[in-house]
Amino acid sequence: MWAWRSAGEAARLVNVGRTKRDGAVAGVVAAGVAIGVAELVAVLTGPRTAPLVAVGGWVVDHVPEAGKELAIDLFGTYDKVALLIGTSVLLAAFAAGIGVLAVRRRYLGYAGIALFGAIGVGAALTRHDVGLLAALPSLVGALAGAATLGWVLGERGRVSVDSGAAEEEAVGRRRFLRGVGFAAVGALVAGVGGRMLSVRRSVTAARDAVVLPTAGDTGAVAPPQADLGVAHLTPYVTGNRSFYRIDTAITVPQVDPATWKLRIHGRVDNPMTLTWEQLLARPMIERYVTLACVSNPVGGDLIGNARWLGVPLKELLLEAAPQAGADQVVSRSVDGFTAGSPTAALLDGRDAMIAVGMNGVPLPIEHGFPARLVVPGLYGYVSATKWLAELELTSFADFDAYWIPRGWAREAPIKTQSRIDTPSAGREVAAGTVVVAGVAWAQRRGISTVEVRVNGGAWQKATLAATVSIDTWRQWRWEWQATPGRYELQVRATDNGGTPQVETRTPQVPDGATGYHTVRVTVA
Ligand SMILES: Nc1nc2c(c(=O)[nH]1)N[C@H]1C(S)=C(S)[C@@H](COP(=O)(O)O)O[C@H]1N2
Ligand SMILES: [Mo]
Repeated sequence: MWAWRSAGEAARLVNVGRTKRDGAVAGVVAAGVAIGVAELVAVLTGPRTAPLVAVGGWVVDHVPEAGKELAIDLFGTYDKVALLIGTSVLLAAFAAGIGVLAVRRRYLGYAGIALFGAIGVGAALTRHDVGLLAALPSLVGALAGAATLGWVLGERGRVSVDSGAAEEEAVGRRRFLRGVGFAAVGALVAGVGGRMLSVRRSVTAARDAVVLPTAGDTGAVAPPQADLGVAHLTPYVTGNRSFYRIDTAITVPQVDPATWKLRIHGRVDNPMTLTWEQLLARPMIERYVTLACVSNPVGGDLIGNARWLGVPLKELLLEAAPQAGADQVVSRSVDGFTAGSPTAALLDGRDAMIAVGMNGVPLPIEHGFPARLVVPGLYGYVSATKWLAELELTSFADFDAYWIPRGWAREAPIKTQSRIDTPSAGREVAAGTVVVAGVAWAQRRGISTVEVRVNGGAWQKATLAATVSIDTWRQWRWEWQATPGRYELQVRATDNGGTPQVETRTPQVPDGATGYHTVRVTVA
């Protein structure tokens, strides 16, 4: 604790010494103010430029595959929430350290904040399609954080000459706590306010206002027999809310149809640009297509079946007139994600489309509103670009899309697979008739047979549900006369070409997992 007298003054200026704990607290509230103010500024510059989101986005783009898989294994679809929380906890820890340093040497505190500001600025500037203004949230946030640190730590109190040391201490402490309280409330108001304003700028209202055209060609409607009605069996059509979601976006891109444009360019004779109105004015098709993620482990649930409404891609591409050698169509989203599909696959007559509707409603924002690609038979990372902004004709030799340098295959047709949904692994079931059921898929080829075996015994044919096309999964069921004991159930599917699914277990990288889904159950 230190203090000084100034001659001729009736009161003396007292600065109560700050402990390390005070420093840590000051550091954390300063960081809070920095982040909160940055959120507020990001309302103007876009949510992807807010420091936590920008740094998180940079991490997503740069962590090695193993780290990402671990995150998905640990947190599933909440991997990005976990990333944001992890980043915040780390930031708080560093901020506390900076605050402790700042007690003795204020300049170290400022230097630490400047360093974090620079990291935020750097990360924001690497985001796709952002201008120099992307630096603003971190810059203004860092200034606010530095001011807060100086103000909270540097509180000086004027107390009367007569007051004793204990009283000085108490006055100083009250001022410090008041400063911390003010700063914390300010951080909260700025942060929450910023977030709320950002949400108000979402495109929910624009989506609600969309009136989807009806398809001229609706294709077959799923008959009731597509669902076997077995308890715990995945429904034939996946609801939009339960549809899996995979993307690299930390904040869901908000794309207003009023300003949306699709550019078709690159190696084409007729480059073109379509507005939302022009897209909706084109003839539409409606099709059930089962989308699958290459990261889906055997038995996993990164797969879903929806009825998509959209504009056939083939005619659009033919109008643009791809040049010879343009063997890859790169689809690019507003946030810079890219997928590369073989041009031949998009022109071979399958129902590749620019989808605008999902199960009868406009695309949900997190599934790509206002427009995305859906290509039957190709894993999502090489075809299903959400928040679609451009299609660029190029060659596989000239361009690698997002996941390719990260170790995934250039071409990735969906592999034949099957899954046991019930009984679920580890379950105990009663002896007698046990219904074993699940789904099987081989998009573009279709499923001809599904078989089940118990403890490695003979394969037994399952009953298949009806389906509308070769591009969706099929439900199957098999009745098992089970006697008490412990069992291993396995399933395998065969496509319409007579090729059974691959038995050898391989991991998801580089082009999709193979192996039989195996479930252990106890019959009691
Ligand atoms: N813009 C964008 N589109 C994307 C992705 C992405 O990261 N960003 N991920 C792809 C992957 S890997 C898959 S499996 C599908 C998943 O689509 P869904 O989230 O609608 O299920 O979207 C694809 N489209
Ligand atoms: Mo994926």
